[in-house]
Amino acid sequence: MNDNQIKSISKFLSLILRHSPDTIRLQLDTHGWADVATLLRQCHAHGKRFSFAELEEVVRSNDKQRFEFNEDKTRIRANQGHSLNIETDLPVTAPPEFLYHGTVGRFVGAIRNSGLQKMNRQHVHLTADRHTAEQVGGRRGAPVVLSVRSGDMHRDGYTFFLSANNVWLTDAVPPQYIQ
Ligand code: HQG
Repeated sequence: MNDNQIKSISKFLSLILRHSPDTIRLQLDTHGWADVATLLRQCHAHGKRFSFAELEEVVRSNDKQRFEFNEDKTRIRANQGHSLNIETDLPVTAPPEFLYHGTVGRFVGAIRNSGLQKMNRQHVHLTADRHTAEQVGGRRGAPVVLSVRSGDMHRDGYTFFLSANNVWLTDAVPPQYIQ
């Protein structure tokens, strides 16, 4: 497959595994797993035809490792980014002293007032490196990178999860922890 084909399947997988499996009449379990054989069949039935080997290539080559298989590759899920209400089975993990969030200037006033909110997703997404945060913010315009005092949050009892692709997730970041 060429890069465009891979990207197109990856975007489609993000849509169905994070937001709307109903689009192809697919069911996810409580932890977000889909049956691979059913996924391939339902994608095909909805005009997106690709093989198991091609699915493996999409998962393997994904720049952000957005998807994971279970051990015997009979199931697949998105590692993070859900808007669907998925029960988190990710490890609760102590964060580093600082984490970063990439956004854009037009949201900063609201974020300073009400903190970082999960908006349409299940968690606020944070990253341990500034460069990634710049890229995340850059999806929406000139990026603004906010530093989060995650160590202090942790000591104050807030919970952080680390996804398999190294995205830090938490429920919300109150404004006093943002600098
Ligand atoms: C903003 C991508 C106003 C927040 C990325 C963001 C990430 C507020 C937007 C993942 C706010 C939500 C998630 C408040 C937060 N008032 N705006 N109180 N609190 N916001 O897409 O972090 O490439 O849901 O700054 O790499 O941008 O898809 O979150 O701009 O990991 O794999 O509201 O999505 O991953 O937007 O991105 P999103 P995000 P993928």
